[in-house]
Amino acid sequence: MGKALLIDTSLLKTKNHYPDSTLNDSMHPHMTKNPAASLSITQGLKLTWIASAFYLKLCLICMLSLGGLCAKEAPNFILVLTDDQGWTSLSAAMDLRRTDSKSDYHKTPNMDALLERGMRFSNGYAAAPVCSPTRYSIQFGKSPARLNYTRVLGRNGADHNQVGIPQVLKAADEEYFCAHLGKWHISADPERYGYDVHDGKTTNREGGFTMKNHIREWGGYSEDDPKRVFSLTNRAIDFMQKSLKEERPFFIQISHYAVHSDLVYNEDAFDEVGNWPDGKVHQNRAYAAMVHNLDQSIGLLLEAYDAMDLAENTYLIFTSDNGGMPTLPIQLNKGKPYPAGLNSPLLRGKWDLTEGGIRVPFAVMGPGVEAGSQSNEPVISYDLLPTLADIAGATDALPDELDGRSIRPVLKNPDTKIQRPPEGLVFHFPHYNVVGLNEPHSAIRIGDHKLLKFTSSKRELLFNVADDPSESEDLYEANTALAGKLNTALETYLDAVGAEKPEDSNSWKDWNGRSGATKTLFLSRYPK
Ligand SMILES: [Ca+2]
Repeated sequence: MGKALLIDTSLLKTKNHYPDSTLNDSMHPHMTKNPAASLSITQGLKLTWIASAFYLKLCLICMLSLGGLCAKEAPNFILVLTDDQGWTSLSAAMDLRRTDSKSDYHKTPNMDALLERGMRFSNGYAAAPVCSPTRYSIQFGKSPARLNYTRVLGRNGADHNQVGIPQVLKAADEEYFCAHLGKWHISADPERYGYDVHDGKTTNREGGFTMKNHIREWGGYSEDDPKRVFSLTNRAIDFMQKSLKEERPFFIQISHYAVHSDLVYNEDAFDEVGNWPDGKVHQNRAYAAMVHNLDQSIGLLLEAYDAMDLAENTYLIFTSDNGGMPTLPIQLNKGKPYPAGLNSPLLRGKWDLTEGGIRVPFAVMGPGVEAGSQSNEPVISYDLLPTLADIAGATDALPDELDGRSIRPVLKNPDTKIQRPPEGLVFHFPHYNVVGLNEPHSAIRIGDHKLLKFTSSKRELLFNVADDPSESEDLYEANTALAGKLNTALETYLDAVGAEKPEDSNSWKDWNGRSGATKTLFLSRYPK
């Protein structure tokens, strides 16, 4: 905003701009000589006319700017990235066709409003079922398998010599002012990727994650600025105001520490939630209070968005880095089935490539995005880099070997199909993890179908996740040809990008499984 309000100085320098002008350089109004001494009456009138014409032209530029029609104006972007926020954690449905795609306990009026003001994506995905790999994916537009980074703990095989979102935007317009506030969780400094303002190499700890006291972590406690939700938002608003004041387009990623453990909330939220009736799926008061505080911070952001009159030229994107916690507190269940997890109707949650681990809230509001609209087209974290580049006119600066595709055409028409490479969306988790499925697994989604493949168990499951997001019915036996096609696409992709193999994996910290021998208990859901 505001860039088009700059005076076009070429108007002042172009003496032939007005054909009948007899002005020469000595009469230029910005000359330091004393021009008035040599002005005739006629020349004075012409100067007045030029000044009037210039004023009218300036007004026209201002009007075009205010109408959002000025092609020169670079768009702003706000990316709100939440942590561990499940698909059903809002009080608004993520899929308007399903009443069970929302919380039966939480109240999130501001996040609901965000959805209502733009387009919600019922099939929005995180690139990984855990924090850090998704954050790499967002910055670089590539899948965790390609980036060789699929875990949070343990060895990090990522090549940090990548091109990030700010660099791409600045290639199109060097005036872009870029900030990253909150959780970073990438093992390289944000400045390296073009962030002008940032919090450094933050992880979970800076947001209040202790992991030392199980009761405190999962039982919850109060703080005035829980999970830094309010200070993060206030700092983000300050940054946006500074950008406007300096007449620079901006990109800001507000990376919330909420709603990752520890469960932290303020007293007011905890008191308020105490009056809400328990749901059948969601009942955890501390967690609901934390979600409520996050929602209040989103409300502050939306208020600022309106107060700063950003709607004409600013896209606000909202998503989560992975699915929600499957249970509270954490369980070491090795994939053992449990009834109705916290992401129900989705199966399981964080750490797993079932829909509960990767399907997440995903919404975009901004100029040209129809309010209250919904797209059912699958979109994913690593689409954001090419999307922002597309909107900002920066596609020439995109790096090679991107997995993401621009979702800009979908923002114009929610029924648009994104042209993806044959492999569709690939997810890869080649690790043993006792709090999750505890067996290396990968998944691929092409069209409506998803293949979920378990390496040690030598078992593949096929689901129509468009119609059956609960993954309740394994369609493999009745559709072996389709399953074979998906398997080939999956293996071709993993080979092509040199993905980590389970037998080479360092596994999940020290909770090692025995490669090829440790098998998930999950498959008891799907007896042959
Ligand atoms: Ca996370």
